[in-house]
Amino acid sequence: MRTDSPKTIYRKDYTPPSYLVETVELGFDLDPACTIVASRVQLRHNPDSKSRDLVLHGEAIELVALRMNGRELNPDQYIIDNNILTIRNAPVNVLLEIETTCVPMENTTLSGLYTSGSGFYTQCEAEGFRRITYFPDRPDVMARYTVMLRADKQQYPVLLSNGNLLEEGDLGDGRHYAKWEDPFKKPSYLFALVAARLVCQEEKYKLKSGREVLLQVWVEEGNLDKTDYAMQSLKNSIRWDEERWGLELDLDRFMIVAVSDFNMGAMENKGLNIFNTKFVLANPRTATDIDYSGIEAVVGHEYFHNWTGNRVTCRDWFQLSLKEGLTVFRDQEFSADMIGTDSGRAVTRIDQVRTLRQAQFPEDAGPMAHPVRPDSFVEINNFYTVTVYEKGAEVVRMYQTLLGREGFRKGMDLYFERHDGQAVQCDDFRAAMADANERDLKQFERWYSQAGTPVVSVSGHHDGARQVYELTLRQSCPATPGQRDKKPFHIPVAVGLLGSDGKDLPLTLGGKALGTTAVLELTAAEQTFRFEGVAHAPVPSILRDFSAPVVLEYPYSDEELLHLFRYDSDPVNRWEAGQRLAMQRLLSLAQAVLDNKPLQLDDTYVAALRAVLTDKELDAAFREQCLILPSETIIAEQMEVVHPQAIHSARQFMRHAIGTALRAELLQVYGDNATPGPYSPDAISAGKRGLKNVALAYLLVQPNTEAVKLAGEQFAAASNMTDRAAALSSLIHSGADAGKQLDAFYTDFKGEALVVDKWFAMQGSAPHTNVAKVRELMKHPAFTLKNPNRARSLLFSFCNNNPSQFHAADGSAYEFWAEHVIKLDALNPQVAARLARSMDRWRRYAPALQIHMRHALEKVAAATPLSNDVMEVVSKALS
Ligand code: 0A1
Ligand code: ZN
Repeated sequence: MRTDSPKTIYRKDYTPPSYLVETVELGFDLDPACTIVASRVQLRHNPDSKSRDLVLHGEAIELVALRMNGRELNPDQYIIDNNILTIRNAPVNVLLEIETTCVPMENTTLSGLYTSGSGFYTQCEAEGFRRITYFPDRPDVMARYTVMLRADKQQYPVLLSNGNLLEEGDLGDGRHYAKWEDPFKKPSYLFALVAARLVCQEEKYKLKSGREVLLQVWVEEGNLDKTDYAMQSLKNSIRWDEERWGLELDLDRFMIVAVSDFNMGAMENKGLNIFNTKFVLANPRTATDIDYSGIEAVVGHEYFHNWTGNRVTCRDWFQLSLKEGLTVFRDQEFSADMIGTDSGRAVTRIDQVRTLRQAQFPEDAGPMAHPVRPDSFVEINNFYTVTVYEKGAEVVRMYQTLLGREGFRKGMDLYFERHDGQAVQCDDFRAAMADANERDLKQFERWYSQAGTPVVSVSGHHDGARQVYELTLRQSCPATPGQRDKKPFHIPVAVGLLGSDGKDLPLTLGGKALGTTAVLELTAAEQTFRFEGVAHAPVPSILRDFSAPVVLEYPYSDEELLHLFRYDSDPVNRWEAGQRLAMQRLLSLAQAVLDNKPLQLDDTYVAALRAVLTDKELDAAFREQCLILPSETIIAEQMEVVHPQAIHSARQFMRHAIGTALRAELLQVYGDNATPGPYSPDAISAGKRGLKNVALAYLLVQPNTEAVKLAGEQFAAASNMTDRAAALSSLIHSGADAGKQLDAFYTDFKGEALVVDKWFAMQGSAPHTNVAKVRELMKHPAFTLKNPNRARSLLFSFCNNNPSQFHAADGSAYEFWAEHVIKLDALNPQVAARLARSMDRWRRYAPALQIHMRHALEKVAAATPLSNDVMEVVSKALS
């Protein structure tokens, strides 16, 4: 909670730590009501620092004793102010012995040491270690850790920490101990411990080098039937990191632990990854295809951090994207490689583009906009954002696009060669890429320093007489908070040209043959590229594979888009053409709703969709992507003034019109894409289920006897959660009476927390669920605000995924939002601050809504006490 007024921290103010830590010995006497932490820290003055003040962080802990070099320090020999303990003028070599206590069972923030169920868990990134003991809790202080855990043996039979188990045994009094040592030096944010009643699936795994390692997935009793996929994903990750990057697991033991109370997805603690159960537990009965692919991605992500994050870490938290952008890029590539086909890879790319448009572009255009490498923050936990993660991954991807796969690999190799064991900056990564390839990547730095989504406007000109086709590219970038004028970015724009037969033309630029896709490097505000030997006016396919995180403007005609939607050899741009066709229609329909005009959908568009839907040459997963219309949030971003109900009506009308016009084809596709036999989460089967279920949703935009029956049958007969949840969701979203199925679903799965989350989430996002219904659902015995997954399942679904109800004209849902941001804040500021972000784009809404929104924001801002986390979000929104 806030003690002083929130302080902004600036990147430019970085100074090196005054003391470095050599070794840390930690002793824990674990007790939920009072845990005693004894720490012995060997420090040495850092020659790079002029200061001799030894600075330690500490938060929400009691200091019991402090000794320096064997002598007890009296309170007048140190200062504790605002969670910082300073020993002025300390000697060069310091041995600190510190005893503190904390109360894990009262720690609802889930940062530091806390209890979940009947166990102890830690979360130290970004600044949680200081909630365990006094320490220089900053990522550029790396040290070797030895950890002794003591706890009641009956209640906490499993005692885990980072690295290798040195010894374990009984203490006589019903307690037992385990001693762990991590052979690698690490920053404090990678420390972890677990003490709980758990069981594990384990396996010995042989690395390519022949070395054997022990892999373990730890879960609560009763969940061992849900660990196979996480274990398989871990093995695949290890193999992939060896094969694609030459990176080997450096430990003899690698553990994953699942915990049901967790703020984020998972955490890459050295050798002891702690995961939200959502990204570990899966079997066909309880998990959907999306859950399976989430598990693969997150297991990969945390494992890949071992090199990109742990071996090479961040100098300071402004550099967060150094590890996160790079590791997201790596997990994206991993997931794509696991599918293995070009079209499968394209489907993963389409998903990434969707996420950018759904969440990152709005962030980049809103009050919380920040560069990939921020210049300032109040609360670092607010900067685990889609910009740092997903846009950061796009920035890494652009290196690969510019340098080629081989050049990028050379850059990675040099990065590890130079920086293994160090805490470094984004600039060091860029330098490695540039030096390994002898390229000047100076201008590329702007991707790290400038916020906002660049706009690239393109115009084409064909000169038949000279057989030349010219593309002129102009770039600009909107102002963002604190950054009015932007300088041009270095943007890779992948381009192809389609002939009238739909085939790619061979490309020649300046006499050089470039194949059928050329990567144009846009570095100036305006540049013209002249393709030679182009006899007839082509249709340009621009930004292939979404080669840069920008908004592309090109005055495409319907005919040109239909041509691309039919023929583009680049699947991402083929999909994109379909999205553009849909968006144009959605925007006119929304306008027609506002103008009270009749709504109509043209046959041309429907015919184009029919062609894709029924094209059996295309993967089911790709056809599914093409059928999904831009979301209400993405449509809203295209409107000058946002009218959520008009958008909802327009999109529902269009879905209904498509469902009606293509009824026969949808039924056919539904029947053709059954996946009989035992469930498998592989991409082909998942794609079929995806297509089948999107077809069902189109048939059931509104309740009708035939489709309700179909969904009811699917629900009753489903042999896996993907089909069962899709059927139920279609029913609820259509507004059909699904009371019976909802009850049955709850009864069948009430013992499965992750499935109960789905039950709440489906209802929270259904367009018929208003705020009164949400309040009623919150009274359900299974609802609690204390568990982040549960809170997210209902509140976040409603506030973020149910725009037509969240933006109810009377402002009642905004009031509900304010009330719950405040309530959550008292428990868990990180989760509260995420919910607070739902109001980011309030200034874009119709004036009548804005009045209510401002009122709700002001209500939150005026609440006391209020965390820095929430304060930062709402004050930026209001400023
Ligand atoms: N480094 C983790 C994300 C993470 C960040 C903060 C957390 O607690 C406040 C937990 C996890 C990752 O990228 O997976
Ligand atoms: Zn990460």
